[in-house]
This record gives sequence, structure tokens and C-alpha cells, in this order.
Amino acid sequence: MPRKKISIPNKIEYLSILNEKSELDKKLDPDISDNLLLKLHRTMLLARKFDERLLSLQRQGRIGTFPPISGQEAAHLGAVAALRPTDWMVPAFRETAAEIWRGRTLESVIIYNNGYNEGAAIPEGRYDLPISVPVGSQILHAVGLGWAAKYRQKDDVAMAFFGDGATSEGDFHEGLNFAAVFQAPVVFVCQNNQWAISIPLAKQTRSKTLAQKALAYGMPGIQVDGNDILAVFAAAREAVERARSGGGPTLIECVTYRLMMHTTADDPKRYRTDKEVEQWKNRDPLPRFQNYLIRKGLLTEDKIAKAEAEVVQEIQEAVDRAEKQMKELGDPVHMFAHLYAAMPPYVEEQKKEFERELAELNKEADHG
Ligand SMILES: Cc1ncc(C[n+]2csc(CCOP(=O)(O)OP(=O)(O)O)c2C)c(N)n1
Ligand SMILES: [Mg+2]
Repeated sequence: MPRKKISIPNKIEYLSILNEKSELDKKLDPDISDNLLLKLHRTMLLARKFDERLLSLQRQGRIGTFPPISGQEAAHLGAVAALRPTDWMVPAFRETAAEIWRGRTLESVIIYNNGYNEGAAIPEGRYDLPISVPVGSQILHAVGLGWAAKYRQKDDVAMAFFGDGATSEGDFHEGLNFAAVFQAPVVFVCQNNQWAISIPLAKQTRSKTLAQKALAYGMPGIQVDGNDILAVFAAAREAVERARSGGGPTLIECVTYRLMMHTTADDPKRYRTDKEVEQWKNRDPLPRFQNYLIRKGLLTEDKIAKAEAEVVQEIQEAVDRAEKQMKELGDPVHMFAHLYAAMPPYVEEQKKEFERELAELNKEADHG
């Protein structure tokens, strides 16, 4: 026959285990230990409360611009929980819950968001890359790490995080192609939160799913309910195991939603409706997981209230430590010190302007 359908391996599946009513599909239960379930819940709760606190710190002028994660905790925490501590985690900029899981301190987040690069430093023994803001760049970094692990015959896996917007970047296509051709042990986690600042998904792609882009590169792709931490964990565990055992890369699309603004410099009311946000609030990953754990007998309303009070206290202590550390780190104008051997005139100008602004701020602070 001259014209026929070509059979392509790896059909695209959709995975959901815990639905919006917190009901479990028993056949798909990923069988996670009680200990791990409770640890995931605690991190999710801490990350949510921390996001709220960061927002109020930003509004008070005590930190700079930051990208909130509320609504997306399950999508990145569930994925990273499938890694070993010695695997590589390559974050974009909206994975705070996953970074906390990997050991990032809350104070480092505060310090970083105040412009101190010290807050981005990764301590010895943590196999994470710092936040990388250029959209899609994380993909190339992770592919390099994965390829290096394979070249050295180690069984480490690299996990890259990025958003729906990143799938329009050349980096995405180059990275996935290279990883598949060389069978690099990389798990690509796309947090499809429906928006790239004010650009909706429909203007980003004509594809029905982002996961199906994996097929073109010859790797498995799966779309998961990204607000269902059990589904994200199950898909990530499978992909990590495949990568570790020589089966190459996987693309996981986590369908989720950013409940807050893109960054604190953005006003989402200008491009999306309250109705849309309300619909997604009903799919909030935190109450969904919490209700499941209550039904399972692992949590009670009292235990949750107690945990909330504890994380709020933990956050307060981190804020205190961060504010103390920032005083010790000294003048933020030092950020200009290690950029260039010979500073270009326009950077010199920025430095002077920053010095003027700092002087103004210090004057205001002196006057209470
Ligand atoms: C290469 C590049 N272009 C533009 C920007 C400005 N920018 C920052 S975040 C963003 C949108 C990213 O959208 P998405 O990948 O969906 O991630 P999300 O912010 O939704 O988590 C843009 C355009 C950037 N940081 N890097
Ligand atoms: Mg997005």
C-alpha cells in the first residue's frame, strides 16, 4: 500500500489517581509509605504558608520580586520526591516546594529574593542547580548532567523543571532531541500552569497536549493531573526508574495552575478571569491531598492545625535568621563586584543609581 498509517511507539496516556473529591483510584494506588505521605504533606503545607509569607514580605518591601508557587506544589514536589538525594535536580524558578524538599533553607530563599547571590549558593553535598530564570535554559543544563552521568557510567538521573512557555523555546527541542538520541537519563517535568505570564497555552501550541511532543523525539511522554500528588509521584517514579536502568528520557506534563500572580510585579486580573481562578481553586492540590490523608486516618483537623502553627513558627524563625544574615552580608552594592574585570559604563551607571537608591532607603530607615 502506498499510503498507510505509520505506527509510532509510545502512545500518550493521562494519569489521575486522586480526583478532585479526594477519592482514590485503588487500582492505581502508588503504595507510598505512611511516613513518606506525611512528609510530603508537611512540605506542601510549609511551602504554601511560606509562599503566603513571602507575598506579605514583598508587599512590605522586605523582599524584592518573587514568583509564587501556590497551586503548583503537587506538580513539582511529587516529581522531585521520586529522586534520590544524589540525583540532580535542575529547577526553573517556580519549584520552591521541591527545593525545600531537597534541603534548601527558607532563609536562603529570602536572602536570594533580596538580591543577595549568597542565597543561591548550593552547599556541598546537595546535587541541585540554582534557580535559572532564562526560560528553557534548565533543559540544556539537565541534559548535560544526565549525559555526563551516562558517560561516567554512573546511575544518577537528572530532573529538569520548566513551564509550558518553555516548550516554545529552541532549548526545549534541542534538549529533548539530544537526550533521546543519546538516551541520557533525564526526566523532563513540564509544569503546564496554563499561562506564560499573560500568554495562554492556546497561543503557545496547537498540540492537544504538551506530552505528545515527546513522540517526535522518540521518548515516552505522559500527561498527569499535576494537582494530584499521587499521580505526579507515580509518573515520576516510573520515569526515574526507566532513566536509571538505561531506558532513556521521559517527558512528564503536569497539568496545573498558578493560583497567584506570575511574579509580584504582575497583575493577573488584566488577562484572566476570576471565574477561571475559582475553577482551579476547587482543584487545589493541598486540600485534595489533606482530605485524602484524613480519610486514610493519617491526619485529623487538629493535627493539621497543629502542623500549621508549627510551620508558621518555623517560617518566622527563618525570617529572623535571614534578616540577621543580610545585615552581616553587608551592603548589597557588592553584587556588582564580581561581574566584570573592567565594568562597562552602563553597568557603572547602574551601580551609581543603585548607590543613590540605597542612600535614600537608608535615610528613610533612619527616620523610622
Ligand atoms: C529566554 C527568556 N525569555 C523571556 C523571559 C521572561 N519571562 C520570564 S518567565 C516567562 C514566562 C514563562 O512561562 P512558563 O514557561 O509557562 O513558566 P511559568 O512562569 O508559567 O512558571 C517569561 C516570558 C525569560 N526569563 N527568559
Ligand atoms: Mg506557565
